Amino acid sequence: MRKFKILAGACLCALLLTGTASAAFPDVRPGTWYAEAVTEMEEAGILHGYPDGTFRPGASITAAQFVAVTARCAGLSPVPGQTDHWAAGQLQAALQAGWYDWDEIPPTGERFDKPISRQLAVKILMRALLPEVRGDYNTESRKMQDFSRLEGRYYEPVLAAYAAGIVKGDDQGNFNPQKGLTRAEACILFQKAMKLSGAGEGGNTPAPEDPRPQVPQPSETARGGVSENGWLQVKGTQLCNERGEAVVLRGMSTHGMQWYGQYANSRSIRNTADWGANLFRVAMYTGEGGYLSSPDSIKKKVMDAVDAAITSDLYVIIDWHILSDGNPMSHVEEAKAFFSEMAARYGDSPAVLYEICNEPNGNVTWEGDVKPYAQAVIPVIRERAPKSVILVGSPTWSQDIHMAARSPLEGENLMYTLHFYAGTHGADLRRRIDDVLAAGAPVFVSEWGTSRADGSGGVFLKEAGEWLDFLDRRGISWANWSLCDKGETSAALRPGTSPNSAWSRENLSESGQFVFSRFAD
Ligand code: DCB
Repeated sequence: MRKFKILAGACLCALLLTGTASAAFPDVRPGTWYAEAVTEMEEAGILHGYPDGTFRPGASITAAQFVAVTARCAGLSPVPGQTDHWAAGQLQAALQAGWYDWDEIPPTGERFDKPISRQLAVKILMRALLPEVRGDYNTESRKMQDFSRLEGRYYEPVLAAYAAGIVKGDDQGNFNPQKGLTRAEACILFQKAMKLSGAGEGGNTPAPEDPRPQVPQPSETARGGVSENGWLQVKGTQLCNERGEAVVLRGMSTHGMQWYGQYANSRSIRNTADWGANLFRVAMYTGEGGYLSSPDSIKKKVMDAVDAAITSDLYVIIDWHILSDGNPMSHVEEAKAFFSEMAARYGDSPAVLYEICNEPNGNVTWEGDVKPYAQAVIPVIRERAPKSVILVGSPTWSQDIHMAARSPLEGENLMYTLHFYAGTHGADLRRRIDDVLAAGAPVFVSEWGTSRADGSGGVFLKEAGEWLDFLDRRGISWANWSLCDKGETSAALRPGTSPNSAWSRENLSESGQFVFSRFAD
């Protein structure tokens, strides 16, 4: 982010140095409210017109145009895209930088040339150029007559943009979150954000990373395996051992059992325990050729892995790993049958935790899909595993824990999973954890990676370190993605590592060395 700022600053200098040559576009009349901004941005090489020489100030700006211009403002270089659209590279880079989520502008391109909504445009702009700016909920939301029409995932950036004076409402005080914006309006936004980000050096004090007073944090946490800690229980927001002492679990998640099941054998699990882990997560993909395609063989692999983890004195998570099947409701009956069987088998084992939906994503909501799913599956588990810990995901790949906290589930020993990738997610998501803990909802990081959210890029060890320190201070447990030797940066093992012998440091990837060193830290 610091790099962006410097580049944005450099662009701003270029803007200021280029003076006041007349507007290059015949359809941008001097003296209009946007003429100066268009000229500045055009001369800085940030904004282009159409091949016919026009600028079309009154036309709606498309998603591709908006992201491409923002990328130029922020100095973000394109990476290979998935389509041959002119802006595919910038859009891919922006997606990977975490400026927006996959469902908002799918990389497959169907929305690239559609008008971008004002709420999404503001989110992208704020994340790209002014990521540290915040707006106070009460003060800023009052400025918007139509605040109730703003979708929850846009609260933070839109409130920040109001606070920074980047957006103002229309004559009626409406923000019109779902409406498009014209190219002229967009130009004003770019100009304002660039000025603030260039001049913002040292001006905006970043929000403190230390826990707020009301965020519960344990003074001491117990380590060790199942034999030392026994049955887990959730007290307040804290995971505790059988004696009621705060406990922290740390370990590895497998990759997909259908692809890298060999690293969920007893030797690999024992290796992981020998390096200091007290947790193992068995990621059973449901789609992607996983459980739903071959239930019997995959289930057997899962049970073998769970048994091996128990033998190694590890706590173990059975993860119903939904991913391409984004709505957990689409296979709720299969999930009930599966968990009923697992609970019957493991219900009297203190080692086993049940994670009922890895990462809901796409067009799903907490209230309409994930919560009802949890309300259907949890009782089935409870019949046979009355006191086991159950982990529940949330929309946006288990990032929307605030939605769950606002409308929590009834019942004991339930925790909400938060997933992060150090190259994509940062202070914003950490702040969300604090808000959720302060609201009294327990959080478990059942999956995180040192890479970007697509499993590769980086490795982002500095960012990962900030994350783990943050989790340590709050006594939050975690499992790292993933124990495999795939050629992606999140993989903990070097390619070709044998699942059947002990692992030295040389067998671990850059990510693996970092993660394994933090198990017993
Ligand atoms: C999660 C998934 C996990 C996925 C990792 C990394 O997805 F739970 O299954 O793992 O995070 O993306 C990746 C593997 C790849 C594999 C791919 C498809 O590392 O080797 O090819 O799954 O099976 C996330 C998490 C966050 C976000 C998006 C995804 N996000 N996602 O914030 O945008 O779309 O997979």
